Amino acid sequence: MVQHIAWVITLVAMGAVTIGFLWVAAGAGNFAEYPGIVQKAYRIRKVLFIALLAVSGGVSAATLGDLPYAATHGAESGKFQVIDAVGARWQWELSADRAVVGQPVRFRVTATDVTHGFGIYDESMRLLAQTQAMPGYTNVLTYTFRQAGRYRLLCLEYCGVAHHGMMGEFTVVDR
Ligand SMILES: [Cu+2]
Repeated sequence: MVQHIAWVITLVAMGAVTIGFLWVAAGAGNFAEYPGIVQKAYRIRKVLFIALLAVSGGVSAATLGDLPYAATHGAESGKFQVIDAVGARWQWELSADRAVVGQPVRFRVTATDVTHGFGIYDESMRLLAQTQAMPGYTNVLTYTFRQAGRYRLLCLEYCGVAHHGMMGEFTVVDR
C-alpha cells in the first residue's frame, strides 16, 4: 500500500517535471532573428533532443512496467508464507525451516544482540537474497524459491569470534 502511494506520487511528480520541460522547450523555438547557420544548429539540436527524449522514455516505460517486482506480488493478500528469523551469536532461529517451491516466503528478520547479516545461499553457495538482521528492527525480505533442495543461511556481517560458524539450514520442497 505504502509502495503504491509512493509510486503514484512519483508518477505525478514526473509528469509535472515533463510538462514544465515541454513548456520551456516549446517557448525556446523562436530564433528567427539568428543567422541561418545558428538556426540550423538549433534545429539539429532539437532533433537530437527529441530523439534522446524518445529513447529514454521508451527505456523507462519498458523497465518500470515490472513494478512492483514479481517477488513482492501477493505480499498484501496473504498468499505467502511468513517465517520469522532471529539472529543471535552465533545461530539462526527460524519459526519454520521448510518452504514450498513457487510460494513467496516473507522472512521477517531481526536480531537479539548485535547486527548480523541474513544471507540465503543455494546448494552451490550462490547468494540468492540477503538483508540485515538488526536488534530492535524487523527487516522484511520476500523471496520465492524456484527449486526444491537444501538452502543455507549464513551470517554476512562480522559479529564476533564465531561469526564464520553462524549458519542455518532451510529446506524447500515441491508442492
Ligand atoms: Cu553474524
